[in-house]
Amino acid sequence: MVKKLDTLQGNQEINSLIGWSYVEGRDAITKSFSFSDFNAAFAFMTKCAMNAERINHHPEWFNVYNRVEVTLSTHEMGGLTDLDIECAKFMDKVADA
Ligand code: HBI
Repeated sequence: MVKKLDTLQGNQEINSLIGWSYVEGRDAITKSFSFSDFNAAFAFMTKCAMNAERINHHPEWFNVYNRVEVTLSTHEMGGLTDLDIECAKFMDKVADA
């Protein structure tokens, strides 16, 4: 079951994540990832894409060269859920490796 996070829970989760912040005017979180080159950025996106399919939770993202800007939100729940946080944590782990 997907759990929608209230403001307090959302804030606590965001504070425990590094580099993630709320999108202005939207119940969504965002982070900009930078890599050494396009290959590294695309490898990151490939890993995240496979995980997204596995958990049926897909990022909104934009890539140019070594940069990937990610936005996470759960449209069908109208806000932030534990799935967004799970996705964010996975991305942080994969980006670090
Ligand atoms: N991914 N991040 C995210 N948020 C959603 O609301 C979402 C998704 N992937 C699939 C999905 N919803 C679908 O269930 C439908 O929108 C078809």
